[in-house]
Amino acid sequence: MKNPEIAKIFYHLALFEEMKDEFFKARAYDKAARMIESYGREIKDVYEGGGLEALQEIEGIGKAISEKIEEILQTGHLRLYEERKKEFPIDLDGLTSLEGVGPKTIKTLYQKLNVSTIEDLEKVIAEGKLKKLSGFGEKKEQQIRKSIEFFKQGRGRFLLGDMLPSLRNIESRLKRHLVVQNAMLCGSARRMKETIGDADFLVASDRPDEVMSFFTTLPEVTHVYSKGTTKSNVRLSLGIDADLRIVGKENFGAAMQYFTGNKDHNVALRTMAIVRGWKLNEYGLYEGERQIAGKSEEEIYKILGLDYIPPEMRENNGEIDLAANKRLPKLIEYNSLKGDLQVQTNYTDGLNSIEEMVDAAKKIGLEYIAITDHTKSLGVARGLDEEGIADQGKDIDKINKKFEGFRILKGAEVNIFKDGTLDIADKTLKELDVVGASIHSAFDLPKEEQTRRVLEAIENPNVDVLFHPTGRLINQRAPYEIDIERVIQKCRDTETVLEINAYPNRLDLKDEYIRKAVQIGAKLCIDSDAHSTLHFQYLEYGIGQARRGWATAENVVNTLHVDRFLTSLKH
Ligand code: DGT
Ligand code: CA
Ligand code: CA
Ligand code: ZN
Repeated sequence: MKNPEIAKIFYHLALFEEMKDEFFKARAYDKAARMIESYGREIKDVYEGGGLEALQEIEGIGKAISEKIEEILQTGHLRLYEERKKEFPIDLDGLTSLEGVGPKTIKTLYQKLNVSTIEDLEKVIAEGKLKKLSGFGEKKEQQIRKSIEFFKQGRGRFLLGDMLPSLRNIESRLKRHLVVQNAMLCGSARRMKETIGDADFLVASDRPDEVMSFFTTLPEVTHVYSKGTTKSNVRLSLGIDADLRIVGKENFGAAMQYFTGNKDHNVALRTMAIVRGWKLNEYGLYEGERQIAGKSEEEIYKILGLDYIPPEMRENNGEIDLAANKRLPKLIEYNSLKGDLQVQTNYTDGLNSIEEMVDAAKKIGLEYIAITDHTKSLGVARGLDEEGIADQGKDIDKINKKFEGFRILKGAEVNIFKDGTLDIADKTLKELDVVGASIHSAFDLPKEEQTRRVLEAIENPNVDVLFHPTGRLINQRAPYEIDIERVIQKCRDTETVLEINAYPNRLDLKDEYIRKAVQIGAKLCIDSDAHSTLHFQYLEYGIGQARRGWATAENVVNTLHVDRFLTSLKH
């Protein structure tokens, strides 16, 4: 069993204990779940290498939990968990995915109204029963109604970051197959779209039968919808569907172009071909019967008179005109970041120490990180107060001496109160290298008020960066009502940096707002929002999003070396 599956059992146990009012146990299970979920190695390997003792060396895992892990690994399930599921037959995966529905709500809904699924919940709302419950009322009902709506909209689309590692793994196994000449993951995943509907694999081979058999019997395949000679469609254990198309080597470039899309971009290209008296399809560009391009993607663009358009830009949003006029922007490149400006540690709700975060950041090639733990008004994260920040600063001074060629910057993720003031005194903020300001409360203010709140915070000369500017959680929570254009404008005017938060369920700013920022010359940064050493990998999704927003390296301040970066911040 893999870490995410083990972690899920403990997350659910935590919820069950919460329902039984066993808060201490609930917290212990929750912590264990978080550790397991983001642990750098497979827990299974740890156990097989060193048994219970090795498990207990992991933070957050004591005797009782290690024994439960042992039982899971040896038998494939946990008796306690099975018992609890019988005791509380509730669709936890579904209900917990609703924003504003936490353990306490689930408990009340189940005990008072016998709600165990999202459908049940919709029913009690329709019958007017929910708002009559004590502690609920119109407002809460409205919020839950909105969450359900939002959940339904997102159904069927998967977060890129949840899917991409496994899909790339399949892509590389296809590539290595003996009769495969080339393989590529195309579609929205190649365009680095924040969510993807399905995965589109493309293979070049002159022995398609063998490739088809290999693909449809991959261990990840849980269902085969259709299996043809050049086309198959399957369901993967990740929950997502995957297409495979097989073409000849001489068609691979045309097929790549076609299956990368998007559809509107393709239609526009095909129209250009028709205007020239040609035909463009997934096999090539043809003049009559003669193929004039098709082996590579580049030659298709070239013969159509276009500069090569990076996949992230292919949305038919004006990129074709730019390419025709040789005016495409030079997009920021992957691996070009030198720093990360939002990193949490075990001083608050991060899982790792400052040193561990530095080691991980160095490994992926960064030269600096800003430690931006939460501040005091964020109770759930045990946020730091002024004194805590000062103490952490002293620790950072010491730790900085241990690392050569790497710089730990002092920072904070401060909360913006409703009136636009911050929860940390300016005197303290002035001493920090990087101050990020965030909204973590009162998400439902009216638009004008929410906008003024953020503008006020941006005006503060100590606020360097506006973190996750719209507050959305993809498939989970809509952005708060805010006049984002005014916010971007104000950031430009005050030289405040707008964050592109790379966390897979945030990707906030999103692509169209990044374009706005780029257009008017506002500064951007790309942050992982890491809460564990594994999260630095997310930076890639942030860069993908920046490229989708047409950003160049010059637009992104953390492509600069540390000294130039620091002088680029507002003073
Ligand atoms: P998704 O899966 O919803 O996230 O989005 P895509 O872009 O991956 O779309 P998908 O999987 O339906 O199709 C993959 C690509 O195939 C798409 O980006 C462009 C191409 N394609 C699909 N349908 C058509 C079509 O009717 N005409 C043209 N020209 N291309 C199409
Ligand atoms: Ca797709
Ligand atoms: Ca598809
Ligand atoms: Zn935050």
